[in-house]
Amino acid sequence: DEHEFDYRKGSKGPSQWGELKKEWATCKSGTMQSPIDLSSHRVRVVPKLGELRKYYKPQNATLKNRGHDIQVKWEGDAGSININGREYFLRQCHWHSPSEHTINGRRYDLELHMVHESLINTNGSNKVAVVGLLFKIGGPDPVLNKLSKYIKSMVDEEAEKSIGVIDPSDIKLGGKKYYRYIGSLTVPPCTEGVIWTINKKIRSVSRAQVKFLREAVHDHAENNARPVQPLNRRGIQLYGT
Ligand code: GRE
Ligand code: ZN
Repeated sequence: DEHEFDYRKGSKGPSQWGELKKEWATCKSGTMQSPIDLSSHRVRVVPKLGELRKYYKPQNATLKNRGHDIQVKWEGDAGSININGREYFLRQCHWHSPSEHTINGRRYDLELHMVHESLINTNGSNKVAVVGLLFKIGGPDPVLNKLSKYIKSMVDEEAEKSIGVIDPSDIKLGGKKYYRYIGSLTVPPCTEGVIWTINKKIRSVSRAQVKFLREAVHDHAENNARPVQPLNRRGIQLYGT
């Protein structure tokens, strides 16, 4: 089909991403790729990281079926987070199932990525900051509840739909503990220098919600999680114990 990459075992799958396009070579040659296993053996507690500072605000958004995932894209200023004194503005969020990051080898049922971008030009490095939230099957997630009627109406069509004002503060991170490491985009072009913040607290999502997210994307029941990548020389920091 027309999709440039997928998550299957075949010729467009994760092991081939780096070969599919010149611009995607980092997917294969990179040494700081995401996702990773957040192994407690590699975690160092770093109190001076401090709590994640969030300054989100409600803003108009559109829902977009990107084929490999469902994305909420904010149309204007939806606020920011502050990392190391730098502001990263919220651009979009999207879901992967099952989770891309694992914790001590355990894979969860869903992972939400909130993608933020700095306006400061630093030749790419540290321009993107992603906050990841892991979910396991349980009670329904309130934000997905609110989006369900739109997502269900988007099955297979790669269209954009206006969904009105979405308040990113409604996405409750739940708990102040988080993992921090430097990695990459988990989709081609797998660009490195991404600041990752993965919330330690696992949230819940209903089976039905994971199902409608999967059914809306082109592979249906197929997963959209990239396999974990080698940690190599990197460390993983943890705020809160
Ligand atoms: C994306 O799909 O757009 C994306 C990012 C950053 C990290 C992971 C990811 O922009 O899937
Ligand atoms: Zn993602």
